[in-house]
Amino acid sequence: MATIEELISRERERQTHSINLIASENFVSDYVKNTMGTVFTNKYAEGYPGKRWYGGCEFTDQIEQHAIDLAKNLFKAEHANVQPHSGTQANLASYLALIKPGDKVLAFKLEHGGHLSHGAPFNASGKYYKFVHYGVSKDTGLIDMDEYTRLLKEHGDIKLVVTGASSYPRAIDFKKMAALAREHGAKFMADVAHISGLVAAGEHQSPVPVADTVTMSTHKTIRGPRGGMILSTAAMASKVDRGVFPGSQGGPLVHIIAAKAAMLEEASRPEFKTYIQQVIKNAQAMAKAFTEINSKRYRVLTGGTDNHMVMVDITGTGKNGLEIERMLGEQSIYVNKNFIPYDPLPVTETSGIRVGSPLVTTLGAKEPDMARIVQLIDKAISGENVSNDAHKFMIELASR
Ligand code: DSN
Repeated sequence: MATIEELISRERERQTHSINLIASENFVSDYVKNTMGTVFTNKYAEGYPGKRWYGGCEFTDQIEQHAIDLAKNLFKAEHANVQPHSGTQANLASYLALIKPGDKVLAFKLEHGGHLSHGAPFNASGKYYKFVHYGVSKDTGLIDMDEYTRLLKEHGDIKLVVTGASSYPRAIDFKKMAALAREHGAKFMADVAHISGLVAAGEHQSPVPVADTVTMSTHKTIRGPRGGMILSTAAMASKVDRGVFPGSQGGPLVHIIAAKAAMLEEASRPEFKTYIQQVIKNAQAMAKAFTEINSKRYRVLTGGTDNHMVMVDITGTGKNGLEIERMLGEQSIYVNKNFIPYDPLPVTETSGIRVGSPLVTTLGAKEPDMARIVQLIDKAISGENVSNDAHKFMIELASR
């Protein structure tokens, strides 16, 4: 059995030498990473700044308040809670704040790109609330606004609408969706886990002005520690706080809150906007490269992307998503198999892959690099061995 140190070292090696296109992963800065590994991990701090159940919280209060202020300022939100341990925890706390068990909720279908915490039957959300789901149109691959409106009307008793997605490559019109939800007497929640960095940088419409709550994870495009966060209106503030603690969590992870503050400082700088703009350009370059290489082998869903990910139907390769994920993984290129809307294959196989640009963009990749990566993917899928080229590419990227 390898020692912990050896495993860390092997994982570091794996991360350094592989081309990682998993759309929900990123590399944090040393500032964020080092802030996680600090003495704040030793502190218990149930409660909130100024209202704790333990003594010795004077510095904890300051760090948490700093994170709250930065989050409010960056997202122009009236309230922020930085304690959720993850995006799913943030969603659970948000449900506790907004609705009662048994209430009806309208959310985006998991099989069309939604998230398990948006009412999947095997998740707590699906067990405690009655979810109905909207999806995408078969023709366009875009959110089916007719179905969305019809469900709101037909049910008449939807208490909450949940928007946001894990595998949807296009912009979401939160303003329009919120207006329709309000018209039908429903509250409005946006889960921006994937696009939080884009929203923070002003490169995607922000749901903050129109939503009761906005939830997110903090480790994807916004490049922070693994964790979650909730923004809300002032009116929802105390309900949100109670939904997190004591509603669904005990003591906060103060070292992670400190790292969220570090992340928020970084995301407030002009360089972060430049980074996110490049993330989008790089995802668009990948979409173009897949189409140009062979649009029959790689059918880019919706014809492109507005954000950091490209969804590709790989049926034309004669392989399923699982086979492609494995083939590429063996050659140090990481993608994930992904359900595509109306997928005929089971979730364990899938007809699609999801590829994202956030991590390689953090490492300095630009549009021509993305085209090169797509060529490597195509060669690997055609049976060529490209692991040396993938390693070489990563070494070259690191040395720029
Ligand atoms: N949000 C998921 C992903 O996109 O990878 C994980 O829950």
